[in-house]
Amino acid sequence: MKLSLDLPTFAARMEETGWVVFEAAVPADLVERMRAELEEAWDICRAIQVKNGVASDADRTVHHLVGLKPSFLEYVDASEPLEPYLEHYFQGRCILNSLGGAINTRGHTSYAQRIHRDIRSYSGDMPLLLNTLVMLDDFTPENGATYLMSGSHKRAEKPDDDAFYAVAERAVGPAGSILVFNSNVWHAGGNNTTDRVRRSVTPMYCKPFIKQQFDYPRAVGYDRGPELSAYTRQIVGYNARVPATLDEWYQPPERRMYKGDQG
Ligand SMILES: O=C(O)CCC(=O)C(=O)O
Repeated sequence: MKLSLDLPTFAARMEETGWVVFEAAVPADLVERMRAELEEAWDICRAIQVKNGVASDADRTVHHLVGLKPSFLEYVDASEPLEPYLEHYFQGRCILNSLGGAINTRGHTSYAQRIHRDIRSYSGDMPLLLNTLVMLDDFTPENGATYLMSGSHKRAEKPDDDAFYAVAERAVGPAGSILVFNSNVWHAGGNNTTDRVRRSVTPMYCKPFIKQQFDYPRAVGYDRGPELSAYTRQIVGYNARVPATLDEWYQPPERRMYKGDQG
């Protein structure tokens, strides 16, 4: 993975506008595998949504892809060059908070197309959560490139629709680009007015003391931790687990489930 912005540029833009796009960062063959597995994941998620009575006719949104299909863990692994950028943002370590995705099509809308932010409590200068979005297709104004209100990470209140759309900018880029934004930034997915799908996955990162939306280490398998790179082990959350027995709790520092360096 090759990142198109250096750390000082990233830091300045994240401070000023709250978002950046790393253009064409993800290798094309990995993007291709993620596209194919996103469709497979949709079939799996949909079957469970229907079984449990929570299926809606929204655009095809999928959830918790790490542990479900291999390319998404491969993405986490390949994204190690993001580490200094993540550490800069969080002023320390972080873990995966969630990794879902969407297949946006013409004529359908999903919850992500409302003006929103993904952190329910405005966190101001405290970096609790970071959004990223990997473009699996080219993102254009026509197929619904994400709208972002630059600088809105500095205000707690939600803008009304007119104020938002009057100034919102679009995150466009070729497939394989990664949009990164402060989770306090107000944003909205756009409408896809083309005949082709617009696919994305959305890895979100948080401080290690925040609860993950899904137990990713358990989904991948506790026994697989040692075979992962140190970076992937950290991001998946192996260093920030919750003990469930006293035997897991009473351990020397190197074997603890929540390690001492997680903040
Ligand atoms: O699909 C998009 O363009 C926006 C995604 C989004 O709003 C989100 O991940 O919170």
